[in-house]
Amino acid sequence: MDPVIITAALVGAEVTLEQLPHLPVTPEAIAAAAAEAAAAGATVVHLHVRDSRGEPTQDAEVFAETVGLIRARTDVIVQVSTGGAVGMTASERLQPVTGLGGDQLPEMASLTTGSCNFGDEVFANPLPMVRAFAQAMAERGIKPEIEVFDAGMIESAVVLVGEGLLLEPLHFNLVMGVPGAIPASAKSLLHLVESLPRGATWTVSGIGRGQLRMSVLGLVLGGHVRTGLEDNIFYSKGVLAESSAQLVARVARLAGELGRPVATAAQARDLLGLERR
Ligand code: KMH
Ligand code: ZN
Repeated sequence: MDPVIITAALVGAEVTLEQLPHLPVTPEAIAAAAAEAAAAGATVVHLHVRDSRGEPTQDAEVFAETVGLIRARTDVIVQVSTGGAVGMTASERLQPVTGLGGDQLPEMASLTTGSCNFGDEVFANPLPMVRAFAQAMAERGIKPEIEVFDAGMIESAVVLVGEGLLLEPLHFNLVMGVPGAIPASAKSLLHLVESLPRGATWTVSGIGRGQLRMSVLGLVLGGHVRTGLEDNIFYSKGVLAESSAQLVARVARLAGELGRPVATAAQARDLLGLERR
């Protein structure tokens, strides 16, 4: 089986400092968390940033500073979030794509191809907005990671391929267990994997308590795995995770037990069709 790419989702937009006082929120702390996660086996970091109060922001300057600090420490693949936080405007969300260049240009960006409930809220991604995001990524040579919170989002990605806005092979992240979206179950994962277009690569993010079993299923099925504090703040029932690196290290250990070598950064870039750096 192919080596496994482990993605570390370091911060997110929903976890609060009240829930997790050691959540990294400054550019320096996020870069340190990225380096620690890379040392534990992560080859991609899914990146959100926070403002000086610790609140989610899509501000390009904060992203640029954070990407610069990450790249000074590690050659991990940087994937900026265009999901941001629920309720942000489209132009606000797109800033880490439109506002970064030169040494800070990200290699990847997340792209959610449909809308879904998100707890009591709605994560709104109307197709015209998704097209504009895909176009902005294509113009800059940024590879999208298609975030799938529900099955129909795969079909919408295929529509965008037909329109020439997404280039195959596609790379998907199957996000499972957000309240109101697809549950973190084996049956749902098999359905999603069987629905992917031929040649696609995929990773799975189990959200909250479903994370560990979804990670193991992803490893067994030949997929890749995302973990980190954005997706799950607990190491085990009632025990807070110390860091994203701690969660990454567990996935790396499980991968070894299951016969999946952990991808190097060069292997991850090859598997994702990115240029070697
Ligand atoms: N924070 C969620 C509303 C992404 O980064 O692209 C969306 C999210 C997905 O985290
Ligand atoms: Zn995210």
